[in-house]
Amino acid sequence: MKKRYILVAVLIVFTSATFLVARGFRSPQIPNGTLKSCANCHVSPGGGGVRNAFGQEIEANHLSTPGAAGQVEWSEALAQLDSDGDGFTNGEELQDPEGTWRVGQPFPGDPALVTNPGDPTDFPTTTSVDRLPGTAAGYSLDGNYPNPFNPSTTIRFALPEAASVRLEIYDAAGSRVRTLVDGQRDAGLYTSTWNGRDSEGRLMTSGVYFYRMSANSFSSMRRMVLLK
Ligand SMILES: [Ca+2]
Ligand SMILES: [Ca+2]
Repeated sequence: MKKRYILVAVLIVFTSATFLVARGFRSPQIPNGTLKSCANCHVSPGGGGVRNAFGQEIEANHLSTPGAAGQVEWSEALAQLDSDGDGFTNGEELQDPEGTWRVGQPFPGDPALVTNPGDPTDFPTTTSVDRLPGTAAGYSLDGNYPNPFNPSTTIRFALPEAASVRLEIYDAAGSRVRTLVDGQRDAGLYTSTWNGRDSEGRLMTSGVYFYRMSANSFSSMRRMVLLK
């Protein structure tokens, strides 16, 4: 009798281990997938058990073959969905908004900005700010491009010296809807992209918006139009 129990116990351990190993190969099949690992697709961070909304979407529609052996097929279509309903697409959360990354390529974007596409409480709160080559002759806040825009637009600014910078978006009523930059930056030329969403991830409606930058004693505000 005892032997039989031991055999059953061994079998259970073996099959659970196989289960975890079988799914473990999937996290590198989505962009930056190894950062959140099993938690991208499972409610339990350790993996296994119940799948979250992103995991369910993959299991239903984005496997090379149904079942445990299926490989995840990351695609433009999967990148454009917002599986967990937090206002950011799977691609935006995984730093590949267009869904063009493929297995074997280096992970795209900035790993520090990756959020979980299956967890609605985890979404981007910071915006990427890119440093451009070249030096700044003076402070400036340039016209955004494109303008009018839908859904996103890029704002360029210049700092002739290191400064504490704030770049904020306001609606036509003067309410702040989003902070794009808030912190110390070195001298240089920068761009920051606004995705047309407020700090809660909600898409803004068509209309006039303002972006205001302050850096040390410099301050400037410009107008832009979101047109859907
Ligand atoms: Ca999302
Ligand atoms: Ca999320």
